[in-house]
Amino acid sequence: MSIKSVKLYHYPLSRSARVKWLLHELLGDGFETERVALMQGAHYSEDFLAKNPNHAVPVLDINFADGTSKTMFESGAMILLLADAYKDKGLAPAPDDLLARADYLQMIYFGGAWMDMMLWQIRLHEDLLPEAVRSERVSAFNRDKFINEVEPQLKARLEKHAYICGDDFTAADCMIGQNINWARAYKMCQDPVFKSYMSRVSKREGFIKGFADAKDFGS
Ligand SMILES: N[C@@H](CCC(=O)N[C@@H](CS)C(=O)NCC(=O)O)C(=O)O
Repeated sequence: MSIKSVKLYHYPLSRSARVKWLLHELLGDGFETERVALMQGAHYSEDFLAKNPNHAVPVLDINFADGTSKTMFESGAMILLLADAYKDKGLAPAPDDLLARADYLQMIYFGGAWMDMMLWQIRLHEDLLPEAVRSERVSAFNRDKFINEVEPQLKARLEKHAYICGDDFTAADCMIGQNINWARAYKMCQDPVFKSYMSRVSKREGFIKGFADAKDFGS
């Protein structure tokens, strides 16, 4: 079954930028984007909650060539599906290349679950929660864990290879690259290896288009 068209519900510089970046890598400008006004609470509208009861971006509406459709939430699942759906673009190892696939799946889940968990706790406890509920200890715990456990693993990979899963750019770079960008906004991932990785991926047209609206974050 092939995909006929997709529409991404997105907010600048958020987790939906992972998917927007990948979509630009795969389709250029051949997809629709709708900005969800998170700061104005648009993600709590009845229409949006019907698409994602977790009131979060990204959401992806997919129309398949056979006339069926699906609305998805969860950025990691979208990344996996899209890279497989457009396999001619070569951004995912083939399903029967189990060795490469194991590493690729591991890194997408590592980015979407483990790294994301720490970054989210830092964001909650440094920025989002009401002051009275924030905990400096929770934030510090997650910063330490990220710096001392996550960063050395990524650094070791990027010292050996240009990209997260080897010498070729894959969809795993959209997940982990967005997370590294997020971590750098919190003054983590400061080692030069991360700076040069970000400088490498940020020259890609997909990245430039995916993050072109970053200045609108907060509005
Ligand atoms: N695990 C989800 C998390 C999505 C998520 O938390 N998105 C944030 C933006 S980065 C959001 O829309 N938050 C609004 C809310 O939770 O009310 C994913 O990766 O898609």
